[in-house]
Amino acid sequence: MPKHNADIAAVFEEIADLLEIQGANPFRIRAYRNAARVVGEFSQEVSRLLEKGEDLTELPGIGDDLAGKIKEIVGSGHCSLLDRLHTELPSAITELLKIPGLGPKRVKALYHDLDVQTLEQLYRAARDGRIRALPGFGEKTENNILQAIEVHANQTRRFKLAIAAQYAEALEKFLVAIPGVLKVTVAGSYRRMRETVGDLDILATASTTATSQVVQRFTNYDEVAEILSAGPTRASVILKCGLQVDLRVVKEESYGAALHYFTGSKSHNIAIRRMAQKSGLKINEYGVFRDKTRIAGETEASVYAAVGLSYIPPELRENRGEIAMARAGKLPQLVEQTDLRGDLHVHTKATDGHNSLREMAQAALSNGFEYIAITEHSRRLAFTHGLDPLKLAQQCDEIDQLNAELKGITLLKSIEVDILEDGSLDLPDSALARLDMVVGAVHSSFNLSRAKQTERILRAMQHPYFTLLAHPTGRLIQRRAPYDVDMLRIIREARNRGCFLELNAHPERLDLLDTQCQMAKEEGVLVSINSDAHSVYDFANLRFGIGQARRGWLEKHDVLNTRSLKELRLLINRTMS
Ligand code: DGT
Ligand code: CA
Ligand code: CA
Repeated sequence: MPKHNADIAAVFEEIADLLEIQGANPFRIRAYRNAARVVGEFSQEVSRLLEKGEDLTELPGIGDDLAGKIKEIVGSGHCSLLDRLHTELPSAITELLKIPGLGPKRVKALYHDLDVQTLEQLYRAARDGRIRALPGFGEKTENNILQAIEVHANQTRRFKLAIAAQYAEALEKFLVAIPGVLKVTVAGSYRRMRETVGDLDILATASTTATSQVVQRFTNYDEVAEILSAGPTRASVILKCGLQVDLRVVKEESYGAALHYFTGSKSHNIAIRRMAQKSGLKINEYGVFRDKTRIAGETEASVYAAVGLSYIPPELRENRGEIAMARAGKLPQLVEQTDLRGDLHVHTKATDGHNSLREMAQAALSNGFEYIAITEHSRRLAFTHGLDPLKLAQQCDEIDQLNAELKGITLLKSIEVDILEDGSLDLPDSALARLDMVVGAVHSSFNLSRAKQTERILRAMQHPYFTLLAHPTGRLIQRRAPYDVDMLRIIREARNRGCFLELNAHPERLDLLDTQCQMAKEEGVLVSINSDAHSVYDFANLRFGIGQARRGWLEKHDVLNTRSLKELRLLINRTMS
């Protein structure tokens, strides 16, 4: 069984973890960690060296014992020490090490003091507040653990909206093309534009004769890996990528009711059903009924009208006050993608983007934009080739030239300047003075305390040139939790200072969160929905930002980049003159 260096390294890493959880001799533990590193980073396959009969003890830190273990792993695919450790410690315990912030020491304490052996037990212990009492943990660590478990759980079960969209759109096309199919809609959390979706819920209508055909064609779809169930009008499958898809073919007269039911959210549905009951109506996925008589159901609007409500857009259906607003006729007029007049966060190949200034400008123009802000990284972000003052000045010259030449689009001179740990900006005022606006962002020191992180950002916003806070929470969906900040204070400071917050539409970010958009709106702070484009294709991601903004109740006038260039200049021009 050929074993790669990485496999061998993983065995040693796991041994070191388990030994550490057991409280073994630190030198022994270090020997295995060292071996994992040496083997993992070695430039040739160690198994090849063995084949050639070479002596592994020539490798740094590899003695007879470890050389023997490598031989054993390569020869048998097993390591008897690891097998033995697995009998001494519960096997699920190394799962705990996958939770960021939990190293072997903490896992050991959790196991010894609280008998926590599995992720479920860890979750319960954190939720019940038992972890904070352990020495070296505390309430903050407990909260971090709780959050990390949630992120971890999501990671294994849910799909990012943009990924789900690729499968959803392909399936929609496939289904619509089946003869006899009349309508197809992907409902569920996907239609509500949630940032991640658990599964896809597809509704279709078809002529009576075609219905069973539709289900059959669906289960034969190329991407299907497994059929969970299939009947005459419905089926559930799992695609090769692991995403579950439920299809239901319904009667036309019920389409609106079914669409409403399967769009959810569950909590919205329950609230609507209760309302209906109070006025003596019954509502389910087949329609709205008074006694046995159907009074609505063909369209969603008819369902809402039957219970005395105006139509509620899917993004609002989370039972967060939308029903009362619909009853009062005061639903927001949600922002739409066509409302955007520009994009205030765009990179080029001057740093880590792929296209030139001119190419980005042309792409923006064909996207119907009037302006874009060029916001390269600053020097601190060295791996992106972040700009220093000289390079920034050169880019400003190029932008001036291009603006003089191009018609219909204006490039704004800007920068995505790093907010350093103390809240100062990564470039001197002399470099920022020439810019039309300054976008600030946190790219480091994510683990500061809430107080420090908040102060850091407030201080950056107090800088006279600061215009817009990019990706305000720093989270990466399913990868990095938001850093801990007092967002309400940040939003209020933005209002006091005349600054703005970004809703970054990158599918991994979607940052501000929806509820924070609502908060910004309530506090009167405009949000800029930006692509963070690194190539000409990335403007297409704006639709996910729009979805998130709509979930955050934002209207056209709540969004900074729905303004014309002229209006925008007045808003961002607070101290630049
Ligand atoms: P997901 O898939 O976890 O991202 O979230 P959803 O919202 O798509 O949930 P899913 O797929 O379990 O169900 C789709 C919709 O069906 C859900 O949004 C509302 C509706 N639904 C599901 N179960 C119930 C229920 O027990 N009662 C009511 N009223 N509606 C339900
Ligand atoms: Ca779903
Ligand atoms: Ca479902």
